[in-house]
Amino acid sequence: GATQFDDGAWLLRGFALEREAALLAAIETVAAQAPFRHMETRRGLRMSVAMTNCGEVGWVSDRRGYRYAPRDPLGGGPWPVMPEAFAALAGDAARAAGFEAFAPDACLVNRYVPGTRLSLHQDRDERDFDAPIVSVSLGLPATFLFGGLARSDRTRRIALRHGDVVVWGGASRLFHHGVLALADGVHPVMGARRINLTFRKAL
Ligand code: MD5
Ligand code: FE
Repeated sequence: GATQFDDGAWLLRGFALEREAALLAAIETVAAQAPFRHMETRRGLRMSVAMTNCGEVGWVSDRRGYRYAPRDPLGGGPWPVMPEAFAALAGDAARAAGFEAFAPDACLVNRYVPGTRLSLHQDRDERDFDAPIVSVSLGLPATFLFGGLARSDRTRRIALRHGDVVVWGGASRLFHHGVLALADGVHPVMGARRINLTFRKAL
């Protein structure tokens, strides 16, 4: 079932497990059209997470900053259409956490390999903070850092495993968060990587 661990934050352990095959196929389809790439920060640093997107807009970062863009800067075409298996999972997970009619228009796909980390940040490039963010963990386990509204707030650690889904709504929607460096390992289905699907209503 769904476990609430903060205001609006719900952990759905193993929620995506039974959809593993469909999700994997959909990830391959997206990545075939819009390959994973390491984006640059405004300061010119290469991000350690490799990313791609699907949906109406995709999250991009380059020397001009962060934004949602309707086109993939690699190739200049639109992002791949959000696979039905993605949209259905995001909607079902949000509903299980009490958020009706979540209709994401963007899915950022993050790929971690051992050593990859994501430093503490907030997700605030979206227009509507009332909509939750749904995140789906696949592959190697990760230690997720979950803080507060202020960057200096203490952080809690949450172990996220293959198939876990987290719904970040309410106050938690704007909490600081990050991912510790991924530990070495090989997942039986996903290999030596972690994939996180992050569904947002960006527009
Ligand atoms: C990840 N990705 O595991 C995470 C999952 C990102 C990102 O952080 O920005 O790509 S989304 C985690 C999240 C989203 C919104 C709020 C909170 C966490 N939170 O309040 O902790 O690759
Ligand atoms: Fe984030």
